[in-house]
Amino acid sequence: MPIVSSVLQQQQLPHSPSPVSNQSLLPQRSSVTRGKYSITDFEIKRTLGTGSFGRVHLVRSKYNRLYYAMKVLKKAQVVRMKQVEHTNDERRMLKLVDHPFLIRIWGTFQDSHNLFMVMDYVEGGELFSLLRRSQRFPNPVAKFYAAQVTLALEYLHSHDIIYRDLKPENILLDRKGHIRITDFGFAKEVPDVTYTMCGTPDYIAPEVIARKAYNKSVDWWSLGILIFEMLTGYTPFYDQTPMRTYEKVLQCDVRYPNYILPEARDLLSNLITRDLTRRLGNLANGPSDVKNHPWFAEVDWERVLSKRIDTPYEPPIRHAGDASLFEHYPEEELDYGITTQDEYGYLFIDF
Ligand code: ISQ
Repeated sequence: MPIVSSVLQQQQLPHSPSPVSNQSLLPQRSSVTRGKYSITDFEIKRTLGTGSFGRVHLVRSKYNRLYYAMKVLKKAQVVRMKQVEHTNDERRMLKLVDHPFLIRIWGTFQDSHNLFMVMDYVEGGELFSLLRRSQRFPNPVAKFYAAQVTLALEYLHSHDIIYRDLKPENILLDRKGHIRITDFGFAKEVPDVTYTMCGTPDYIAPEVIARKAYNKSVDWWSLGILIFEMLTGYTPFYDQTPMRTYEKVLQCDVRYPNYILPEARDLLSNLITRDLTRRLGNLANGPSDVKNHPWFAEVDWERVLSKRIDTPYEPPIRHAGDASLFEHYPEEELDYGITTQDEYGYLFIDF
C-alpha cells in the first residue's frame, strides 16, 4: 500500500459571501496542486473541544492569517470504534451542504495517523454553555434558536440527510449570535430508512433505541428535546445512566413544568411523540407543520433565514481568534504531520 501523502484533495473554496471571499487559504499554485493543504499551512493555537476519536483546534492560516477550526481524528481510534463509514460520511456531508446555519468546511487532508477537517471558526461558543449559564431561556429566546434549527433541519432533510446528533453542544453561536450547527459525525444521506444505533442518550428517539427502521423523524424528536431543554434547563428523560434514560425514552412520559406555555407544550408533545407516524415534521406536510405551529406564529421565516432578526445575545468577542467563550481543555503532545507507514490510509481514500 503506498503511503498516503499529507496533502490530499481539497475542495473548491465555498460560495460567497464568505469570510475569506475570493481569498484562498493558500498562495496560488499550479492548477494541478491548487487548493491542497497540509498541517504546515497552519499555526495550532488551542483546543476548542475534545471527543472520543480526536479534538478540535483553533488554528491560524499562515497565508491569509485568518482563524479556522481544525477537527483532527485519529485514524486508529476511528477504526477501533468502527466509525470509518461515519467519518467518510461526515466529510462528504459537510462538502455537500451549504446553508446559513450549518458549519462550512474548507478542506480536508490526512497524514499517516490523522484525518484533518478545516472548518469555519465560530467564535461565540456552544449554545450549551450559554444555556448552562442562563439556566433556562425565556420563551422568545428558545424560539429564536429553535426557528434556526428548524430551518437547518428542513434544509438537510430536503437533501435526504438525517443529522442524528442534535443537542446544544453541537450548536455554536457566531459573532452576532446566530447559530451554526457543527459535528456531522452522525449525519447520513438516507433517502428511505436506516437502522444504525447512534446519537446521544438524552436526545435519541425511541425507534432508534428499539432498533427499528427509522428516518428523518428522529431529528424532529431531537428538536423537541432541544426546545424542552432550552425552556427548562434539563432534558425530559434525564437519568443517572444511559440505560435508565433509554427506559424513560421508551416510556415517553414527559412532565411539563407549569411555566411552559400551552403553545410550547402542544408543540413539544407533538414532537416528543413515540409513534413516528404521528410525529410533527414527519406527517404529510413535512417541516411546514412545525413551521406553521402556533408556537412559531410570529416567526417570519424569511427574515430568520436571511438573519434580519435582532439576536437576543451577542457573544462578547474581543478580537480575532478570541477563544475565551470556549471551555479550556488540557493540551496534549501532538503527532501531526507524520507521513511514514500508513496502516489505515486505504480506508480514507477520499479524505
Ligand atoms: C468551529 N468553531 C468552533 C468550534 C468548533 C468545534 C467543532 C467544529 C467546528 C467548530
